[in-house]
Amino acid sequence: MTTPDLEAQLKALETVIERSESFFMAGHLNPDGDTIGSMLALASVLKRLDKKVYLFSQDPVPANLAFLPHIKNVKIARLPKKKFDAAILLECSSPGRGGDIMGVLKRCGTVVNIDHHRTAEFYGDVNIVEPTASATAEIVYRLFYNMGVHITRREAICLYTGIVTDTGRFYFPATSPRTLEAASRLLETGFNFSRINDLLYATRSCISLKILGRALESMEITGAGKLAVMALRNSDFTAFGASPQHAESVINHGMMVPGVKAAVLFREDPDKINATFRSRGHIDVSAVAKAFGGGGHMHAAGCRLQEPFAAVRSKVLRLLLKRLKAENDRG
Ligand SMILES: [Mn+2]
Repeated sequence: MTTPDLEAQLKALETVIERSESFFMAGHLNPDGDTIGSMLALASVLKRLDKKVYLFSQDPVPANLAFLPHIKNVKIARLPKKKFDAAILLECSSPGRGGDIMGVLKRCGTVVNIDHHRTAEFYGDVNIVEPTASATAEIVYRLFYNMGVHITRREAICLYTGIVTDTGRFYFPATSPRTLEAASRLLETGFNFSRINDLLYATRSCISLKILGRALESMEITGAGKLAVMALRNSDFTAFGASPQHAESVINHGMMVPGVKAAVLFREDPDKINATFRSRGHIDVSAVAKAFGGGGHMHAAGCRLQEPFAAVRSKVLRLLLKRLKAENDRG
């Protein structure tokens, strides 16, 4: 769903910002560059407006985002006990995507939902949902633009990180003229974007490379060559002392095999199985994720199931293969 009156909702958020003193902000589970970058940029502007901001993430921030300005302000899995005038959730298609925050939300006056996922629910008092935006950071940029906010170099780094990571370095189809315009304005603040790109893309820990190796070894091609399947078991993580963050972006390697239209990575946590999907063309993996209680975009989605590994693998693959076959029959 898309917010029908986006400008009005952006205006409503401006009013919330004007009228509120204290803010609770949360991003989604397994946070990425967009959710964290958007949160830090917005928090920085709110602080410059003399507001109090509590930044929350249920899961740890990936190591490759440690360079982001004020990243240490994000409280990991530490829920506040206070009341807040407003809550701003970034990229949480439902409140549960933000973690165990329901109790806090009940103590927040107004709830604002900012997202660019098609599967976003309209649970907020203000809902800014724009699936044509390449990144939530692009929406936050638009908010700042509307507000006439001068964006600092550090804020630009945060928003640029959100945009560059969510567009796969301006590569995914959601990259639009508006995306490039926002990036261009951000670059004008004069930060060293080449250094940021190095930190994001040319830096990878030995552990995460080893995890990538395990995932690549596990790769199977099925569905008449159209589906790449990878798996990472608990034992793979314990072997290297790795955490789920070390498996980030592993899934993209499945899409590199010629002829592959969709890829899935099954990642075992101690108590859950995570399935991450990528696709291209007409294959909508968000529908598959949604069928198992997850969400995401047409070409990038995910879900978590609390069932044995083999059971999750077989039922998710059954549905994925069905969709790929339906696509085949369509021509
Ligand atoms: Mn995003």
